[in-house]
Amino acid sequence: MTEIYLNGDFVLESEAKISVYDHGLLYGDGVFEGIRAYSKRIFKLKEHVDRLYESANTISLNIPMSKDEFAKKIVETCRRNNMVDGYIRVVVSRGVGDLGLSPFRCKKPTVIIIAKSIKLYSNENGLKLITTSVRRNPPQCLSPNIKSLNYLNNILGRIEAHQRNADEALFLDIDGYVSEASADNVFYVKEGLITTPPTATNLKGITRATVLEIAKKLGYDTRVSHFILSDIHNADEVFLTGTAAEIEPVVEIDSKKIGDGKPGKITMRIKEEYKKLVNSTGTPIYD
Ligand code: PXG
Repeated sequence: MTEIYLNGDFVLESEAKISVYDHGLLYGDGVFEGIRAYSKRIFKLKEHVDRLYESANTISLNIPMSKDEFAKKIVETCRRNNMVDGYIRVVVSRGVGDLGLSPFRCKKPTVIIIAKSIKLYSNENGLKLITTSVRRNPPQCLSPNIKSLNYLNNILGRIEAHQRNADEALFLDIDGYVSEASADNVFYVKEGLITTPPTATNLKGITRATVLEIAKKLGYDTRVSHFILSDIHNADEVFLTGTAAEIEPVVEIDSKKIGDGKPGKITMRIKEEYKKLVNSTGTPIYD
């Protein structure tokens, strides 16, 4: 039976309930992380905890534990659920308040850690993307670096992708530069050069940073630079990166074939190296 960490206690899944007055629910006022465990190890735990605290700090939400304690609670939640390969969802909301918007009525953040086993799967055929008409939230309105409980911007893009028979939505930023997908960062390859946009208008993806390191280690040229839709339409290869998706090849964007319409060679080489890394590094769940 799955045990959930909820506000200091471990409770059974069926008992893990929060108030209808929680501002995470009423206003999307809170932050989260999605983390993966592979082969009894939690991948990039420190990086995820650091980002959680950065997201929380950006919205002036004080998490009532040290980073170290939080990391230990995540490990304990995995251990209690006998995790080998799994998905960990961490949520910290503003907590229980009243029906008013004011976050100052919320006395204590709600802290949730869910650790679920997952079957590993991989899509070997590649994804079809459309450019969504919804622009990525600009940093002038809300920093896309906050992994917040309000994903409506991303969800609207995902709905449009579904309506247009695509797997994922590609977002442009407010200036028309390519930003990211609904839950993944984006990369393209042209004549051996691997490019991804800077992170002012998208999430500072942990997989993105890992892929930049892997690419350099493999000897590929990498570049962090703004680019526009025609660059990616004419790329040799395109791929998405994210904790859930890992490295996902893209074979079509806006009905245009990318390269030869098959997952790219460089993409697959990086994917292979990523697999090796996730299965050989990370914080051990068991002693
Ligand atoms: N952009 C956005 C908007 C994201 O939400 C990424 C990029 C990739 O970041 P990481 O650090 O994961 O490489 C994300 C990550 C889920 C889920 O359950 C979503 C994410 C991560 C894990 C699970 O949909 N988003």
